Amino acid sequence: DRLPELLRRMPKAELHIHIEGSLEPELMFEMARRNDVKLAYSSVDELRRAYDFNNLQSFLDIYYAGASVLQTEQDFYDMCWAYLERAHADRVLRAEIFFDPQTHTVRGVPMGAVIEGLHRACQDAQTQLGIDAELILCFLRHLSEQEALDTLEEALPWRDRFIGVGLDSSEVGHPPEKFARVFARCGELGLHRVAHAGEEGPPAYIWSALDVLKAERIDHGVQSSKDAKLMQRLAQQRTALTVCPLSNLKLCVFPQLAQHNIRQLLEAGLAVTVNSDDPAYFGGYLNTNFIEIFAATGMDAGHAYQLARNSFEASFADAATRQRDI
Ligand code: ES4
Ligand code: ZN
Repeated sequence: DRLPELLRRMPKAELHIHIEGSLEPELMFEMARRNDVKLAYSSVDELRRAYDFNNLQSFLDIYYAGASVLQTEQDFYDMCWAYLERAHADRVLRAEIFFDPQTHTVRGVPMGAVIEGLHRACQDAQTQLGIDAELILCFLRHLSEQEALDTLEEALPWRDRFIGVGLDSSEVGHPPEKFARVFARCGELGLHRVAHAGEEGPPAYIWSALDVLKAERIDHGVQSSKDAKLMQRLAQQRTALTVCPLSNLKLCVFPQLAQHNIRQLLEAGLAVTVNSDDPAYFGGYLNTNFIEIFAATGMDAGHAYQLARNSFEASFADAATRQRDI
């Protein structure tokens, strides 16, 4: 069977990757040592054994604890560079990378250290790997809208270092409309807008991400299959869903990969893409996500071509770059 080889070698864009979720335990321990930060686990193996989640919140608790080792601009550079080298090996030509500034600024890390470290890695990826990498600033939805507005203000000196904004963290109980004003402001600033919706939350959150936040893509969006009207709209508008199969498996959104609805969504005409979300925590980078979801759902080379094409069409790269990559 040559399908895994096709999946590995086909060019692709990654549109849903949290850079803090790419921090591998080995690098986390190295940063803890050099920054003199205490971790709750005494070894890489013990930490990896704690990566056993039942839902989104059980993951987020460990993910935010892990991010506490990130302190200096060099730490952000090293983490992002490690991801970009790994993405290059998976034939990623374009990466739109989420980062969570509030996770760091609350600990006293300067906004400039976060953004300049990540940005420098993206620049080096362009010159040394030929990857086109851009940043998307995410607001934490378990915090207030005022805190999101303050974070946006604090990031504006680096406005040209990120292409858009997103919304992530604990979904249920924090609907998109909580962030209506900050997303409107981002629209005025010419920033692209995306939002996590319908990962664990209801289809209503996808409707409000589209109608209130004006989200151009929906991150996850797998709960849209519960709402036929919403499916029709997503298909008709070709609003991309950035689906993350191994994430959904590890966070128990689906009990098994064979039960994942990605194939149904794709065959219903939705602009589905495959992504890795938090690859250091969920057991695989982009190609592993492709290979495992194809094996579990019986998708074929035709599906592969469509998913790769969708990833470039849904990206925020300029039209010429998208055309070249397709
Ligand atoms: C996340 Cl899987 C997921 N969902 C929501 N927010 C997140 N932040 C990092 N990973
Ligand atoms: Zn995510």
